Amino acid sequence: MSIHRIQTEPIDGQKPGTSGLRKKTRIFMGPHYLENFIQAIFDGIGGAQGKTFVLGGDGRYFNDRAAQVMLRMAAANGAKKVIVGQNAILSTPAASNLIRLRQTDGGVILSASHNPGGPDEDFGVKFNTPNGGPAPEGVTAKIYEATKTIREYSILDAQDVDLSTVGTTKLGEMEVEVVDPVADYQALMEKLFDFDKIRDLFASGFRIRFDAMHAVTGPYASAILEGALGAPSGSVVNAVPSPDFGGGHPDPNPIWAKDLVDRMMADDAPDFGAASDGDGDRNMILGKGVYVTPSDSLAVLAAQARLAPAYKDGLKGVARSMPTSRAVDRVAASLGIDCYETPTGWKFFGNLLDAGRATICGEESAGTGSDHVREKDGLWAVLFWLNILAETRKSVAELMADHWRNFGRNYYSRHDYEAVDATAAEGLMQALREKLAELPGTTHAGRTVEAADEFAYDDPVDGSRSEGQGVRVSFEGGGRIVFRLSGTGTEGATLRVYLEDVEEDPARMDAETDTALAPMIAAANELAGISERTGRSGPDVRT
Ligand code: VG1
Ligand code: CO
Repeated sequence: MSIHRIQTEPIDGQKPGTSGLRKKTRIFMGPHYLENFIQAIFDGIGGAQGKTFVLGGDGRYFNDRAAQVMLRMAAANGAKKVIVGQNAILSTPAASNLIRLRQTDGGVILSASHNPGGPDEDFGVKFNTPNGGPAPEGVTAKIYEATKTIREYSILDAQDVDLSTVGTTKLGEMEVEVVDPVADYQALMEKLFDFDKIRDLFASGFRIRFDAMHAVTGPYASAILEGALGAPSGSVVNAVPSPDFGGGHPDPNPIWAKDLVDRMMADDAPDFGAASDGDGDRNMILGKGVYVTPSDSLAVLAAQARLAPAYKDGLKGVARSMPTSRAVDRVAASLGIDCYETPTGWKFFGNLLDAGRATICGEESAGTGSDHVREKDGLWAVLFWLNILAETRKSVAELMADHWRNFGRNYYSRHDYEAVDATAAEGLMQALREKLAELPGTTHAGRTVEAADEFAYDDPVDGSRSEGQGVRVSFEGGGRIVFRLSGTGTEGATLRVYLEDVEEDPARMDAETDTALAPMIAAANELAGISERTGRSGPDVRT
């Protein structure tokens, strides 16, 4: 086996976004594209010589080929060892756990998460640092710099490694250890939650429907929910990962997981419903007849955390991404703990978790997690909810009603305008920026602006500053609108408009979300001229 040093040229646009580098699969499959980026990761972190990495992916189209390329390049770059999930499969939280458990030098996760998969859809690569978390901006900037100066990459001339069998082999001088993707993750979950109590819950006839959306969580959910916890067989559906996720978007929201939502709203609905995304780091939570917004889920988990063994001594603090509703802020205030507001993307939670300032974190996009790993974790959220339900023996609807009565209700919705012309989207954001200073005191759809700014984040742990993280406009009485452009799309621009309003009167906590948010929706259009600038009469997706 010999090492080839292949001459190459920098390829434009290899800048990691909110979560790694995401492009059309065909772009990744093009000459040198994947190889350049993998070499840039190694170069950006000071080389791979003598290092140990974790490798896995969400099983999408090209996952298997890309894994073999990564292995050959790691071997050629002098890596000591790569720990790979069987068949190159690892959910993102399971990869984060392995990186930490084995004290490795980081890991490569092959995933475009909630983006659809297939030869004409999306692929992605992300690098996680030794703490198990997504590379922070300082590291992704170095990787991006390396993509701009690359002249050659190293790759071993070798046959594919057999990744179908658990065990250790060699690729050149490098060790390759193939591991069961579920075992270590399941062991961690058993430490965090009261499996006996949850088993009793299922034994009492409690019914769950978990939709794995043909993505990576299937094997995890089957082993844990049906295997270890005794949920009736058939509780986990769409459980076999498929390269194109059964032709759907593995995005757990009321649009892409409509089948689950419909079943949970039916008369014979199970007691609890949940879904996860492509790489297993997101979750959607439903009860019989009720959808729990991710922002509310975060607030409930924070409020009830002591019911789970892992958090019985209370939380050090909580953190949410800026566009996430401020429901959790109310819980933090009542618990007397800190609440941090970070930019979108899990990489911003890493320092707070490492420094012990926050225990639980969450995003409005259906990501919740804690200091047990350094990624958001879909199945963790589901088990956390089950633990709470097992302790309280209340229904999801009862828990939500109690929660709103105690803390007030933050009505919340996100409107996405997808594949919008990039120049038009930039123009909309720029026009908003230019009028921020004059907004306070003005009235829109009957509501008065209290404050308006463009969010910038000063990391309290390492002092780094991240600017341009979205425009936020808050109104008297607790309403708020946030505008930002997505950093995970692969076509044009996606404008995200985040709408929130607070209701403290218990008599008005049962409204339809769109009705409760009507003034905010109207104000958003007025402020940003969404229809005129994008040419769209309404959002493509409302979650
Ligand atoms: C989206 C979500 C963000 C999430 C990111 C990665 O980013 O809004 O909250 O962290 O996806 O999630 P953006 O830039 O498109 O808004 V995952 O599960 O797709 O890796
Ligand atoms: Co994901």
